[in-house]
Amino acid sequence: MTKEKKVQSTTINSNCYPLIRSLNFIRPISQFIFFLFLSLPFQSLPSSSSSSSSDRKFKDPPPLPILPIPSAFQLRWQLDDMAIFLHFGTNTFTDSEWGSGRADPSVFNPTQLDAAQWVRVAKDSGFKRLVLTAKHHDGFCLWPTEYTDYSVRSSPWRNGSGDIVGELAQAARDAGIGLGIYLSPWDRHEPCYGETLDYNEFYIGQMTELLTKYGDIREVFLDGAKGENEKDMEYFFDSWFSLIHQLQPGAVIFTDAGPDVRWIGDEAGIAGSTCWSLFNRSYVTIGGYDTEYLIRGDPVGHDWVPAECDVSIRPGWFWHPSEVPKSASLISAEDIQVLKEFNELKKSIFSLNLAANALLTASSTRGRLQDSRFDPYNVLKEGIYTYWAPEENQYEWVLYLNLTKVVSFNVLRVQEPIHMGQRVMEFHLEILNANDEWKKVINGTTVGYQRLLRFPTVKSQHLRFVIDESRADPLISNLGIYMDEFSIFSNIVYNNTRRHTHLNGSQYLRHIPFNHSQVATM
Ligand code: FUL
Repeated sequence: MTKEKKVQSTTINSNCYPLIRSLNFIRPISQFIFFLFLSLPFQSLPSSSSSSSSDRKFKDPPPLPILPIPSAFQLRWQLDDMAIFLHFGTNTFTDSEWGSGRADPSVFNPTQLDAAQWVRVAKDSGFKRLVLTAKHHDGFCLWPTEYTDYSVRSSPWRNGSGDIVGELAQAARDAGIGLGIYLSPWDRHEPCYGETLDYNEFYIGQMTELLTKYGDIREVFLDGAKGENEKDMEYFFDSWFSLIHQLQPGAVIFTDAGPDVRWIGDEAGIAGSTCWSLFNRSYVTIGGYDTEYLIRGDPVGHDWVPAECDVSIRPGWFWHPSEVPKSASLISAEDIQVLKEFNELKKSIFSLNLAANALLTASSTRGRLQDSRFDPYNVLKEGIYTYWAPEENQYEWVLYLNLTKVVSFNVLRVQEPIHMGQRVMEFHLEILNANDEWKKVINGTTVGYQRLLRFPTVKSQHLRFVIDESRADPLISNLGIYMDEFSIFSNIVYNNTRRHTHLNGSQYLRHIPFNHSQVATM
């Protein structure tokens, strides 16, 4: 098979390499000096230390990262995997999605609010971060801001002395889970909305309160939504971004266009089948997005701006009494059940990597024998920091897996060590069928942090994972195959249009489990 290799300019990660190299030097040099010191009285120095022997002393360095690469905080955000998005406010009590901004603060009176329960539910369901609507479009603030009286301070809740952001921040800290805040730019209550300078000052004032009073903030979610025929105004995004990064250097900023994380372009939780974290921020204006560009990203983008998918487990984002009765003050039993089932479902599929005990070989491996850093077996280790690396200048990039027995599976999981840049452009998986022929099971384009592919169940003992095209020498940090007992559901998802699929964990589980006789014939 001929392969076209596309290699772009690369750079040395100046923070890491000199340190690793110097550490490698320390031991051999000190041994050498010690030896000389003892030997000098008895013998003269060898005329030169041969370069070939010194070559053998030192390890081959890792391959060059390929730009762009994520910042430390983008990496931390990515490794969180999933965040829970809490919508709470006057809308919860007035049965609205987009509150008018005219609801009386007296409607806001949760009687059994327990932020620790929110955190527990998030943690127990496998989420590593919570994002709270500190202010939604209606302008009501869940913390006692100094810049408006449209807040918890004017509500009967705790006689106006409560602070939901504060309670959640404390509970999140206690539980060791990350906190994000959503501060809607569009504000339907604030009288100065529409006065560009005044509102930008007001907004920055509120943002500063949120980013200075509540400890470590991991994500700032800036929602671009705005109704039609609303007052026009300019947001000073550059000032907002600079201030957010100054006050909370560890927070990633989400908007339609980054700077740190981009919206995927839908609210159905569905990413593009090609989805680059590479992106050109200058091609996109916030609010004037090109959905296709958000979905796919940009294989030649200069900025690292990964996509975040948001999806609700309910038809809308706020709780409504017509959906299921519940107390407005707590996460309802129904929602907890859905999250529990979602978590169980994930565990039932991903707790057993059917390739965990596979025998692995590769078309080539970087470095010398005995150097385990680039070994194919690294793909069976969890996490992105260990990886298989092929030798340079190869025309074939293949990982061979011998599962040692015939195994049925219908999910492939692949990860790239994205701290080294996103590389893979095209790949496919093959199995050796009963006639000893290699047959393609599935192919894909981008991998990035993590790619999950579902396909009709196949069975085989021998697999080969082939990278067909890559921006630079491909690096693979994780490879897994799994059995998803519920994959009949995938047909339902994919037959729907991508924008209107709203199925939650319970609906998923209620579908007829997968029939094992539906194994694809190869
Ligand atoms: C949208 C908003 O208009 C919705 O109400 C919700 O907050 C969602 C996450 O973002 O743009």
